[in-house]
Amino acid sequence: MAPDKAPIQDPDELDRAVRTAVARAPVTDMHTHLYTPGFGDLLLWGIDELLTYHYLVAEVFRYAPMPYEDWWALPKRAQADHVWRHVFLEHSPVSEAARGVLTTLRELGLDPASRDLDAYRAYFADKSVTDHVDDVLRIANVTSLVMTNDPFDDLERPRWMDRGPDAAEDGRFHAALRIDPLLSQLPAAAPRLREWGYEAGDDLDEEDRAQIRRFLGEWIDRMNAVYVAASLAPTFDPFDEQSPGARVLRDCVLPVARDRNVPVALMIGVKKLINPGLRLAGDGVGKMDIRAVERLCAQYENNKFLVTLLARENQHELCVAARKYHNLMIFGCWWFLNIPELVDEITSLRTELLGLSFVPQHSDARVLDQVIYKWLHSRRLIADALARHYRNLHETGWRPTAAEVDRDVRVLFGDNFRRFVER
Ligand code: RAT
Ligand code: ZN
Repeated sequence: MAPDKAPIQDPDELDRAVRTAVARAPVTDMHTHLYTPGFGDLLLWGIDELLTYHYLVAEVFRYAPMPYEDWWALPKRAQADHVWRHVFLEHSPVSEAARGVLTTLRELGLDPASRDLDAYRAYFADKSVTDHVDDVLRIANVTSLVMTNDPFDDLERPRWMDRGPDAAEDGRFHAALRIDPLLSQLPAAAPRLREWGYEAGDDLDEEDRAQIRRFLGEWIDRMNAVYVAASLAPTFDPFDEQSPGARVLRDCVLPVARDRNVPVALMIGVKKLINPGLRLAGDGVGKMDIRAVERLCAQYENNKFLVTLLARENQHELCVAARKYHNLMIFGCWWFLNIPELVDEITSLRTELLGLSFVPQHSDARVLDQVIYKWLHSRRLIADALARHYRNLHETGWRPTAAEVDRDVRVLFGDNFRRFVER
């Protein structure tokens, strides 16, 4: 019998098999904010971008606040210096976002113990961006990733208009059509649609809705989008007749997504800009009402929903909802949940309630290099959680093979998502 087909008798060997499988699994990273180099400045990379990640901006303001206008007026390099000084040198960098920078440097072959910011800068200054994309994806073993593509972004839109699906230019990078303005700020979005030739008014009569559907269909095609996505407030009620965003979701987004067999990703629980001075770092978290997800899945059973919720308090009921609706795929430990304590808890909850039928993590990387630490840290935590579950399984007398463990891990790190989006 091939060794990987032999039942594993020894629990310690099973533990090792799980950890090896997780360490080796190729990853499909289903939600990032990365781009290919062809998108120019939209692709962020390098040490100054790592240090000014908005997760760290929020943290530096706790140690060394300054007037927000002064902060935003600083050049990026000076912002990075400020973070380096206060978050890394004047306090030990123990937070997840700070530790992540150090893991990334180490994996790139730099020495975190040197604390030599100039040397780190010199390393990145010498690299070509295309080589760096290859190096980072190889180190992280990310074989495929999904970008976040916003047709309302003036830097991004022209590239898609010129090149259509070829704009992505690298088979590892896939597009996701991001439509927040249509669901959260329709009065501001509608004039833009009209500017682009879609005669959509914001009173949402029959013709307006047809125009929004045309916009969505054309953009799904133009990007060859693997899903349509939006982040939403915890209070978003898809069935509120007074909410224009709710009507756009039900009457435009869901029918177009269903006709094209494209899932809709709903990322719910963001309280936008509770501190506007912090800009991207200024969002908060709130609990949502799980009935919104339950009703959507039940009433739109021919739609597919990818859902992640931001509040820790919603995680258990989201797992229960996924047990009821097979058109619901839950994913990731999003944003403030992507810390070791909660990744461990949430992965266990999901495994115990859903077996292997979920997507345990996405990176949400905004800076290319971050995929290294986000996946290294997540792999370790997911391996710990899975190892416990396989040990419990072993106690029953069941004896998995190494090939089965490998299969299960690949399901979690890629197949579940790919099968759901049918790509
Ligand atoms: O995690 C983040 O970087 C957040 O700012 C958001 O981008 C969030 O992930 C989103 O996609 O809205
Ligand atoms: Zn994101």
